[in-house]
Amino acid sequence: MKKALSFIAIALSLILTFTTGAFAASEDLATEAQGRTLLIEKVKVDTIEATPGFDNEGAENLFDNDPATKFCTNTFPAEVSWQLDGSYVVDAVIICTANDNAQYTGRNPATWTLYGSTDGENYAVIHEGSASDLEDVNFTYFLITFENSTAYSHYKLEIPAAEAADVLQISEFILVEADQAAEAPAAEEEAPAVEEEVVEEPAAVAAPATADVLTVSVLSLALAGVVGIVASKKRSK
Ligand SMILES: [Ca+2]
Repeated sequence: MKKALSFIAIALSLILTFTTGAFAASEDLATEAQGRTLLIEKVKVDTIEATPGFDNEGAENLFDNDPATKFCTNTFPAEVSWQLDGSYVVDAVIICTANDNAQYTGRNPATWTLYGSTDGENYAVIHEGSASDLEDVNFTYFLITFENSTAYSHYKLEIPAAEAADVLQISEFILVEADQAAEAPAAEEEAPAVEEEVVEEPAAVAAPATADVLTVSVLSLALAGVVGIVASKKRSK
């Protein structure tokens, strides 16, 4: 039973390792979030600065938790910076496509870079995304995961160009907080699997010990035989 559980734990961790990147998309945010902590409410709306968008299609629409509103622009590179109400470790984002990506294909980012900063001046690259992160579909959320363990309070999104159009559009850009508490038990579960293998090996080593006991027993019997013969000879004298 323990072996079965260990095997399942290892299989799951392998699956998680190899699926780092975009998960299957969903039109439902909760489904795509898979229980993760979303930082939508943490965005300080008055700190948003961005490349201008078309009428009523500014970058503030990325943070309003409404897929029906979008950031739409033909000015490149498109840049958006914003601040959260504190420092958070982010190891994923959820990007949502807009109302007519299926009709006007190629409007997703060709590439995109997420930066983090603790002071709003010095930014470090957190993740570089590509066109393959999204598809030409409407109102669809895409979860993109990556490695990061540094907490930042300021964030910046940079998009050099649209994938295959003169216009770029995204309806939501949601930062996802790293769930470090969930990662710790997974590492602990793997340990017993290694211990079990070690326990099995001494069984093979036990054979020589048995042989030694047999050798000692045979020698003891032989010795007893010799003593018996000597004793009987003495008696016969
Ligand atoms: Ca929106």
